[in-house]
Parts: sequence; structure tokens; C-alpha cells
Amino acid sequence: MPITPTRQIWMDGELVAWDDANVHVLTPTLHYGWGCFEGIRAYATDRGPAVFRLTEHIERLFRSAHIYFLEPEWTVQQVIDATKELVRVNEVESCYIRPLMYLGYGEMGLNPLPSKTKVSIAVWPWGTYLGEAAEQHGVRARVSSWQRIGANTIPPAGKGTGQYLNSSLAKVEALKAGYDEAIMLTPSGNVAEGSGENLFVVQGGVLYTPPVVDGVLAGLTRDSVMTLARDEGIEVVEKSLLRSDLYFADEVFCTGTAAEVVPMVEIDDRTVGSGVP
Ligand code: PPE
Repeated sequence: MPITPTRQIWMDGELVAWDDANVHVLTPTLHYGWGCFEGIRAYATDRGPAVFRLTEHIERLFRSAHIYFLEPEWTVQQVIDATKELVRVNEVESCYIRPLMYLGYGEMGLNPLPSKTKVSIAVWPWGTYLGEAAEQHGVRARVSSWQRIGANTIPPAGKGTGQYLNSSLAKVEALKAGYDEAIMLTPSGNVAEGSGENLFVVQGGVLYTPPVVDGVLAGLTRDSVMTLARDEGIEVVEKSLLRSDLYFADEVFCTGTAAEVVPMVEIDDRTVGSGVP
């Protein structure tokens, strides 16, 4: 999806003009994918833009950093404050927010430990991730031939930059085959998640979603959906799901910051429920 530039990007404490927010081509993260990031949204409210679950997103960023021995010079609170400041100075009503931790220039090789951890934050207006019609009419998905990374391959609990090679391979395969999104299975064959979304199945009025031990990201949208559903008196069960559970579902939908909540109306060329969200 195209990026709409805004004015400034936060880079390690400095507000840098959008076009000057560059890194050197020998920045090791470009070569090896050793870094981590977050995806957050701010929504327009009567009192200006409000960032959705900002603290939890930045805490997850620092948990990802912990997996990869990334040691930023900034605290969780400083990154939270910087994010709010950035939304303010860019004068956006609503936006997507992309904090990133990466390795600084100066070292090369597979040992990331000598490199300094750099932090950037960018914000830009970002529309619907799975297409204009997705939220209303739903999307068509296909189970990927690419397995979701296993817990001892690259930990799916973090948002490491390099792990998205796995997601992107699945996404590209789905798009090239004429589908909108990929569904990834675990190495043992359970349903994991979409390329950048968690999955939910509705069956007999109960909401099911794969547990975190099945290698899914503990999505914050997933958590919000589970909380809202329980508040509405809907039973929510975290349990392992089989591919065929997707075929037998009354409804399937995916959740994520970028995607928000999107129905899946067709999976592996089989209509889901009535086929209407
Ligand atoms: N699983 C994966 C693999 C994932 O990347 C995301 C977010 C989720 C689940 C949902 O998590 P949450 O956003 O906390 O509800 N994916 C982010 C990156 C997408 C991208 O294209 O980049 C996002 O939605 O911002």
C-alpha cells in the first residue's frame, strides 16, 4: 500500500524532515533482518487523535527487543511520549504509527551485539489494509503452502523485522494465486494466523481463536475483540483449530491493527457459512 508522506519522523530523539529520514545501505538490519517494529493506529475523536492501546504496543515493542538483545537508549515511557509528540507535530487526524528498532551503521556480520540499537517512529495516514471492499464484503483467503515459523525457528511471539519474510512469502503466494490473504498453519498443521492478522472462527455462537502456543502473535486487536465479545456475553475459547474447522465455520474473520476487523467469506475455494459477512 502506498505511503502518504507526513512532515517529520522521530529518529533517536530528533525530529527529522520526512525526506531526510535515511539510513546507510550498510546498516546491518537491511542485510540480516535483525530488528523489531510495531504497528499502531491513532483514530480521530472529538478531542483530537487518540492512539489505540499505545502503552501495550510500546511494551510489546520492548518485549520484541528483549528477544533480539536490542538495547535502545530510550525507555518505554520516552517512546510513548515521542509517539504522542509525533502525532501532534504532524497534525494528522488519524494515522498508522510505525516504531522501529534497528541496528546502527558501523558493524557487519551475523553477530548483532556490537551494533548500537537505533529507534525511529513514523506516522502517516493509512486506509484500509485489505482493500476498500474488504470490511463490508469480506475477503477470499487460501491456506498457504508456507508454514508459520515455529517457536524454535524464529519466535512468532515477537515482531522481529526478519520474521516477516515468512509472512510475505505467504502473502505473495496468495495474491499471485488471485486471493486476498493467506492463512498460515503451524509446523504441526494447526491453524495459526493470517500474514499480518489473527484469526477468529464463529461456530454455534461461540468464538474460537488459536492460542498463543500455536505460534500466533498475541494481537492487541485480538485481545480487544475477545474482551468486547465477553462483555456482550459471547463465549470465547482459545483452542487449537484444524484447517477443516475453517470450512465448517459459520463465520471467520481476521483482526489486526492495519487490517482492523475483516470477514473472510471464502477459504480454499469453499464458502464460509452463508458467504455473507
Ligand atoms: N499477527 C501478525 C503476524 C501480525 O503481524 C499482526 C499485526 C497481528 C497478528 C495482529 O496484531 P495486532 O496488530 O496487535 O492486533 N500486523 C501489523 C503489521 C502489518 C504490516 O503489514 O506491516 C499491523 O497490523 O500493524
